[in-house]
Amino acid sequence: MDQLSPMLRLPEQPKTFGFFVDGQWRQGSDHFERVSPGHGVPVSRTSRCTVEDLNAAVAAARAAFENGSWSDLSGAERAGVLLRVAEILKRRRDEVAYWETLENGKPISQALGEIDHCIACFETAAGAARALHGDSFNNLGKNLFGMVLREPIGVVGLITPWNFPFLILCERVPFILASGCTLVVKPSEVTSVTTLLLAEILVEAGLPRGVYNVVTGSGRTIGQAITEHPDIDMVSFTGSTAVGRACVHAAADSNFKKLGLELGGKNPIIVFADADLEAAADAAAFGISFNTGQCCVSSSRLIVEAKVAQQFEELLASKMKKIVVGDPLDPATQVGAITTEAQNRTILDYIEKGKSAGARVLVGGSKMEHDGGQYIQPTLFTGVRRDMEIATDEIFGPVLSSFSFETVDEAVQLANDTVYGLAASLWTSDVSKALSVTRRVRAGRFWVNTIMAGGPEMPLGGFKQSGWGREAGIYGVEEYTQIKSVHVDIGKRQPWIV
Ligand code: TXE
Repeated sequence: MDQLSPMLRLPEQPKTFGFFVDGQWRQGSDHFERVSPGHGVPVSRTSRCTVEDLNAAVAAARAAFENGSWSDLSGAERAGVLLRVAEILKRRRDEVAYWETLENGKPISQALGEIDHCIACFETAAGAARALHGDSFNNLGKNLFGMVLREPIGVVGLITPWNFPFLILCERVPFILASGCTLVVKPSEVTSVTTLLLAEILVEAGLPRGVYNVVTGSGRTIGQAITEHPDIDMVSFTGSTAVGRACVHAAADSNFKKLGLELGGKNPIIVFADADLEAAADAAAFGISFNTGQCCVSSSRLIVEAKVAQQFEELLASKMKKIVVGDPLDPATQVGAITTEAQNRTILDYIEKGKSAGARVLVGGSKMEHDGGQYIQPTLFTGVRRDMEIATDEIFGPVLSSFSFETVDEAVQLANDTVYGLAASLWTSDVSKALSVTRRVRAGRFWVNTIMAGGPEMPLGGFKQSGWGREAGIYGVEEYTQIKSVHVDIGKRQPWIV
């Protein structure tokens, strides 16, 4: 942290960034100005690109894909570039974390931890680039031999949100590059800087021109145009379920591009009476407060066994009261600012809806005034009915709703009582119960006696309306390939015409 201390200050004036197409920096004629949500002061200016800018980026990505400067390289050569990125990121770790904190409002200590995870993503993808392979079939009869080739899908459009701008980027970009694809990336218009910094890093690591392009702009113009673009082969989208649905329509109405979708969640944390309740309460407090609950895998529904429910809620409330909320640039801060004004309003509205529907606030329940930024106290609601909006909707904020259950069946039913299926956490000391509940709850990521654990080796993605496909690890690389079945006749042809 010593190295970082000169950076724990706000910039004197907002820094202007261009956008990146075909290995070159360009300037937009119009800009977005980003105000730090933790401090209320302008910190960055990024280009408001046009659809023409996007078309130029897609053309560059297509040309780079077709000329084979990246897609024809061996896995070992691609791995070399990805490992160099990891080394450069280690050097630029503090700077990237600083910009992430300024634009997003997350605590600097958390941002630094996320960059470490991003470094691991590049290292893992380097390994995956070398491990990627197809298959063969030697059981097709004496005269026929079968091979299954994995080929890169082509040009990928990547649309990312504002909650983890660099982490979500790095859970995808290295794996997409490992597959041999080229990219056009559109970050959220409020948190674009670190996606642009990655362009500088990739150039220094030796990525050929045109392989990684960044077009900054609004979702409605640039995002929508990516999903409709006839020359983009696949789109990976992370964001709201509503926009995910629009992506599906746009893909169907254009070129049937493949989609990877990581959408909303309303994730359960199930606590049985036989669990280590201290540890489970600590995890529940972390699970709803991490990244101010603006996290698709936040555990936002507490499902606790009735005989310990009151005791557990009291324990949890006492822990939540101690969470340090405040200036994201302060290394001691645990929970920072809410990233956008719109999200701040949405969360506060849900808190009011919960109160007026009759749920009771055990801790939190209001905004906090601090340094000109927007902050909300981690909040716990008890007495929540299953039909209340705070029970069903993804709030995307530090608001936890508590439910209780009597039987294992009831716990499973409550956990599955959502249109989403992104993640779940389960706490018990009974291994049989843990495994049987894990099998019955429909979620793409599962944590037993832990929460939000894991590394980039493990795939991520959702069941039900939480999305399609998987990112990260070898699964993430395979997602960006398509399969070709090759049949080779190794005998003499049986004539058809005699
Ligand atoms: O997301 P959007 P918003 C959820 C969360 C949050 C809600 C709204 O519940 O409260 O979504 O957030 C781009 N075509 N999540 O409005 O709009 C946009 O520019 C193509 C969960 O910010 O979905 C940005 O780059 N792209 C989520 C990205 O989509 C479009 C993370 C996400 O923004 C577009 C974020 C369009 N028509 C929000 N419109 C998660 N799964 O982690 C916008 N975009």
